[in-house]
Amino acid sequence: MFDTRVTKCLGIAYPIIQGGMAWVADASLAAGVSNAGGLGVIAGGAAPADVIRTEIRRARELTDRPFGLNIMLMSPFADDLAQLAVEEKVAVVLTGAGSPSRYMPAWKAAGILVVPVVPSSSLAARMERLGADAVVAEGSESGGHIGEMTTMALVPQVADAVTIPVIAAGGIADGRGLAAAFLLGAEGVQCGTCFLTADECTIHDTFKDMIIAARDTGTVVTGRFGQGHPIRQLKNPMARKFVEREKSGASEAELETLAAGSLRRAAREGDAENGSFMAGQIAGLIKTRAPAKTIIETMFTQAAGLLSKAAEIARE
Ligand code: TUI
Repeated sequence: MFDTRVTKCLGIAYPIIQGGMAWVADASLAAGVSNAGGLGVIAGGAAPADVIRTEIRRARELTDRPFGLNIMLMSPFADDLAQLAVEEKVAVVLTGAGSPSRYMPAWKAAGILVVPVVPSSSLAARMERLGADAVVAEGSESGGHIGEMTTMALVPQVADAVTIPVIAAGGIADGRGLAAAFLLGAEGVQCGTCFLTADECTIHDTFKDMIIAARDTGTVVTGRFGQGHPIRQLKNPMARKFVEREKSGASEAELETLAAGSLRRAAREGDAENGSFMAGQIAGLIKTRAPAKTIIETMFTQAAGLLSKAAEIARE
């Protein structure tokens, strides 16, 4: 059941990958997801290589299963992290916020599986030509840095543009979203928001409470006005202040100063006023805390039931 090219290629039980969330996705969460049968992922974020090396080694103590490293390509430490992946022989590298083309030859030579996160079918096709093993097609329902396309429109178009496996991301947090992703042509999913409330997720309790309290309209995209980067996050005083400053024509430098440290303030300090709580639109669906194993098993059990029901409808 749900055995696809994604489970086979990554050596995992369920075709679900945890999103590489900066300041959130540490060894604890990654090992929790991998031990539950998915692919846990450590986020490189904007952290220096020595910090991430420690997380990789810690994850190895917590699980003997494969896990991934997400490299955010706008990080000032992206070159170092690319090298670190080779040194530490990480099983899978996922990338975000740019094209990983210049690192691909070294990763492929090291036998690392490469899975770029892409916001468009043209970039997906480019990644396949460069030797990517799969792509994550990430819709704008996602939290954090997003593209223009919604998951519903993006996933089938990426599936038509490439022959490598497609993993759907953005707006998926239960069996309905998971089943829908498969019907759109995906062979796996990547989920971030639904793991924020996992027991193994070490973020501040305030962040978890804010996710559980969020409604469907509880997120906003900042960075859409200036030349900044569009970022989806929970509506809070920080997000509102950011949008106001943007609309009143604040300089790039001023906005950068405002945003500096805001991810750490959210995830680690639980500063509800001044933190940037990145989360996807599906936050409104998340109502409980649970172990990663329960989150994953509940999703797949529900999706299996729905897909059998759909098959019955098609026969009628
Ligand atoms: O990368 C993400 N999500 C992220 S990264 C992040 S940290 C951050 N902090 C401040 C500013 C910006 C980011 C928080 N969330 N998702 C994957 C993703 N990749 N979304 C969009 C893209 C993307 C965009 C352009 C991928 C490739 C790309 O290519 C442009 C090119 O070079 O052709």
